Amino acid sequence: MDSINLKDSAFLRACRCEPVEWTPVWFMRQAGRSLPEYRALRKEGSILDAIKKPDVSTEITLQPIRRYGVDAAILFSDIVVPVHAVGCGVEIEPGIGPVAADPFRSSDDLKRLRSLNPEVDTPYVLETIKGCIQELQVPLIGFAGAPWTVATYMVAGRGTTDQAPAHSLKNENPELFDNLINLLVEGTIEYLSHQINAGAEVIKIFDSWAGSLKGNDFDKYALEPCKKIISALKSKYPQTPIIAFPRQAGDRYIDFAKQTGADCLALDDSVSADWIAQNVQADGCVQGNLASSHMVSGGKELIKETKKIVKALSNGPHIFNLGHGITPVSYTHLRAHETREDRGVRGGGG
Ligand code: 1CP
Repeated sequence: MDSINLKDSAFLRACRCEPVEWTPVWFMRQAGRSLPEYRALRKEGSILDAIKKPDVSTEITLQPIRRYGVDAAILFSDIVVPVHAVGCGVEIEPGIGPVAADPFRSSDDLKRLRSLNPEVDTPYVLETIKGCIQELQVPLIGFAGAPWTVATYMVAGRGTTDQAPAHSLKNENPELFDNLINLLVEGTIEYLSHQINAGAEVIKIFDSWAGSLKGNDFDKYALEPCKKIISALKSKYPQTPIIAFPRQAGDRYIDFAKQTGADCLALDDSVSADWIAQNVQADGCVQGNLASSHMVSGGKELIKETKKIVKALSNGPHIFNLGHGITPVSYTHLRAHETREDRGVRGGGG
């Protein structure tokens, strides 16, 4: 299919705070485990194998567009792909998520982290983007994990509920931790620049664990790194909208919207849509924020909550989405035998 001009799409117009004919919608984690066609294609094995095959990743990216008719596609990949690619030993284990046999703990580990060259280290990601934009008639969102969130997996060697290992390292060895964050900032700028060059029309930065940072730590490890990444990208690609998602930032969402230069702020469901309208929407587009649990329970409450959010945010730029990702099993195919963990009860992401 010929690539089409998407700059007047509802999604990109909303990102630019221009009037739209309808509220654009997409779902975090729309490509993945909740779709039977994804499970049929992926079967067993590590998600990284699928990510490294551009034909497979392209197909997975397109699946939710065909099924739901959403207003944007998100690249099928994962936030740990670049650090996996530069040899720091992070893998993604089926049923678990990111796992590092040899976590990042000392200055020796800094030496293992060579600078990311996306053309050499992650050519499959760039090829997937090129394949997707050939097919898509809606914008493609490229993405990366924010430095803090990626660091939490590298340091702990796995997903944690409280990110304690990363907090300990930053407190006990701030110099080493700062070096790690700075390396991740540089790598992320390089990685996202290549995604834009390959054709991604929008960029999203996932700081899924930003909410565990408080006070000055929030400024230093969530706000400042994102600001640096956004300002570097904006100097090269002023027209490419950037969505930032400092999940569970609470009041600090306000500073993120005002200070980072993001065009759009994605918010989780720990803040109400009314609060968002009052405190954040004046500073740009907002994205969110239906609780994912409604996708599991469905019914009248799902419709009621959706309408409530759309109404509360109808006086400014808004992209409808969930507060976090679709749980692995959405309400259409929830089965009684599936475990709490299968349903993503632990939270996290992916
Ligand atoms: O539609 C999409 O969004 C699919 C593409 C995608 C994205 C944007 C995947 C595929 N992962 C991500 C981002 C991601 N990965 C985040 C940020 C967003 C969020 O908070 O949800 C995070 C924190 C991860 C880390 C990760 N990868 C986890 C969470 C672990 C924990 O801490 O509990 C998991 C389980 C993964 C694996 C993964 N990534 C993606 C999928 C579909 C899966 C499941 C594994 C599989 O299908 O084999």
